[in-house]
Order: sequence, then structure tokens, then C-alpha cells
Amino acid sequence: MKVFITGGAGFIGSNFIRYWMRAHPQCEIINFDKLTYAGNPANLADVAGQPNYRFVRGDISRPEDVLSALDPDVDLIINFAAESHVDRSIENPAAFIRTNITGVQVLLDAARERGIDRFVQISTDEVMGSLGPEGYFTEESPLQPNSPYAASKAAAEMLVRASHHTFGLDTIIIRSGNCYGPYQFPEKLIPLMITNAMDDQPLPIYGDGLNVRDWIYVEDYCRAVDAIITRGRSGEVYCVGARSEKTNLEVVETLLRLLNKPRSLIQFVEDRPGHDRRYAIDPSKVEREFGWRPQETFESGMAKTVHWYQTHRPWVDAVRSGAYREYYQRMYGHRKILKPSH
Ligand code: NAD
Ligand code: TDX
Repeated sequence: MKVFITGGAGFIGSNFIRYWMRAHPQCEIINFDKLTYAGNPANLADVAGQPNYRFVRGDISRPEDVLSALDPDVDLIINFAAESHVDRSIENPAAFIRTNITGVQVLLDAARERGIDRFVQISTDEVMGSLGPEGYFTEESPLQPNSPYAASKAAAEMLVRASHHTFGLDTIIIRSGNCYGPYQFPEKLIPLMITNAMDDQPLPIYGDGLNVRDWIYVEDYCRAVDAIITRGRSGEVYCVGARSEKTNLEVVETLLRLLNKPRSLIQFVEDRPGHDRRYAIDPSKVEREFGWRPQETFESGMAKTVHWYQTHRPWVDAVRSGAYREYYQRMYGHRKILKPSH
């Protein structure tokens, strides 16, 4: 089998490639990635030399890039490539439209042209909007995206659905909750807080810190994606979550404890505009159909994650240098500091 994985140099994609090569050692992989600020060849340095792995640099929104890299004998496309950070989509949505919408249509067209057996779109719970204190997202929840990022991922889902319905393309959509683990770029909550705390820098929590996210350790997610790809039904949507809801404040307090750093590092700052209050996934469908269960608890996954960042200082220093410093200053330099309400 030959798999075309897009966005494999990013956080989830690189963890998935490492996982997949272990689980399916006979399989050939093409990793197709534009290497944006979020794509980092160092994330896959350990597999780069293997004979069944090939890297191609290219942009999913450019048909000529995709068609020249997509060998005729590819069986499966898994699309991890995306602009993935909500705050950047608020600052400038243009790249999100190009990659997350145009790029997905380019891949769908290429999949049809080449007669690919299955197209898997990696989506997100954010397409379903924000929950109140009660209730859960399921595969039947309406799409109600609130940020430019979420809107672009919802649009992509609609294009995937249309390719299935109109052209009979074999497609699957997978929506997960917030992933965390090794190799995550430190713009996202958990790696940003760990790397700041390691350097005794302030930990900027948006608003009251009581927004809730549903966390899943990346390796657990990779196993779920594997089960869905190999055994899932064409045209279906699958929601993956580990039943692990935490407020942002709970997340930060957990990692402060693991790092043995003081609570005084916490700084409440001006909220994210349009900040979704709560995400929570009901993963019953995936549990029922595949018998999948997460292997890590939030505590064990966080302990592994903190340990990974502590023991990969050169990786941390490299990704936090150069353009990252400008990004950080732009994103956090002007945020008002708030007095905590609790
Ligand atoms: P990431 O930002 O770490 O990685 C994205 C990768 O895509 C990078 O390697 C980047 O270089 C590549 N890329 C970006 N634009 C591209 C383009 N035009 N052509 C080719 N490659 C391009 O993202 P991630 O956190 O690993 O997320 C992977 C996927 O999972 C995304 O589709 C995201 O929407 C989805 N997702 C992520 C989470 C999460 O918690 N991280 C949760 C749910 C869904
Ligand atoms: O500095 C911060 N302070 C803070 O309080 C950052 C970066 C985030 N937050 C809050 C905002 C959210 O409530 O933490 C929570 C998590 O934020 P992010 O890590 O930016 O993730 P989120 O906005 O929930 O989106 C993530 O999950 C779904 C991923 O970035 C998406 O790619 C995925 O689709």
C-alpha cells in the first residue's frame, strides 16, 4: 500500500507518520508538505532515511505541485495539511482560505483524477461551534463555526461531502478534540505554557481561564485515525475524543505542578475575540464501531509531554528563535493584563 500524507511535517502529521510506519512497516509513505512556519523536517529526522519514506515539498493549493507528487499507484490520501492556529486566523484569514479550502478541493480533484481508493480529511471539533455547560458534540451536530479557522475547516468538510455525494469519491471525515504531545509548535496552549514555564516566563491565560477543551494525547489519536481509515465506512464522519474535559486553568495548573514551577507565573490577559467557551466530544460511535479507547489519562499524557519538552531543549530553542519571537511579540506584546476574577 502507498499512502500520500499531507502536512506530515507538522505536529499531528509527524506523530502519525512515526506511528503508521511502526504499525504498517510494509507501507510506502509520501509526505507532502509546504514547510510553512509550522512544518519542521526535524520532527521526522529519525524516519527520514528509511527506504519506504519520501518527502516532497509542495503546496496543496497548487494543482501542479500535487499532481507531480501524487504517484499513480497511491492508494490513500490523508490530509493533515492546514493552517491550524485560531489566533493567526483572526489576525489574517487569507492563508486559511487558500490552504484549508482551495487546497482541499485541489486534493479532491487530484484524488478523482488519479482514481485514489480513499480520501481522509482531518477535521476538527471546532466546526461544530461552542457548547454551553451541558451536552456533547456528535457526528450529527450542526456545523456552526465561529472563527475564520473553524469556518475554513467547515467549508472543507462541505467540499469533501460534495465529492462523495456527486462523484462517488470514497471519503471519510475525522473530527478530533484538542491534541497534545511531542513536537507541537509552541503557539498552541500546552506547548506554549510548558516552554514559557521552563524559562520562568509569564503564562498568558486568555480571559477568565474557564474555557473548556477536550484533550487527547496525540498517540491515542493516531491509533483512532488508523482504525477509522482501515475499517471506517465511506462517506461517514467520525468524532474522536478521550472524554477529558479541562478548563485552561486546570491545564496550566497541572503542568506547573509537573514542572515544579510557581502559580505566580500565571498572567490573565485580554481574551481571544469570539473565544469558544466549551468543546466536548461524545466518542461513542468510534468506541462502538472499532472498540477504540485512549490508553493515556490526561495526567499520564501530560507527564509524558512535559518530559518530552524538558528532554528536547535543542528542538525547543530552535522553534522558539527567529520568526517565533516576532510572532510572540505581535500576539502577546499588546494584550492587556487582567486582574483575575477568582
Ligand atoms: P500544524 O500546524 O502543526 O501542521 C500543519 C502542517 O501542514 C505543517 O507541516 C505545514 O507546513 C503544513 N502545511 C500548511 N499549509 C500547507 C500547504 N498549503 N500545503 C502543504 N502543506 C501545508 O497542525 P496540526 O496541529 O498538526 O494539525 C494537523 C491537522 O489536524 C490540521 O488539519 C488541523 O486542522 C487538524 N486538527 C488539529 C488539532 C490540534 O489540536 N492540533 C485538533 C483537531 C484537528
Ligand atoms: O496563549 C494562549 N492562552 C490561552 O488561554 C493560547 C495560545 C490559548 N489559550 C486558550 C484558548 C483556548 O481556549 O487555550 C485554549 C486552547 O487554545 P489553542 O491551543 O490555541 O487551541 P484551540 O483554539 O482550542 O484550537 C485547537 O484545537 C482544535 C487547535 O489549535 C486547532 O488546530 C484544532 O482544530
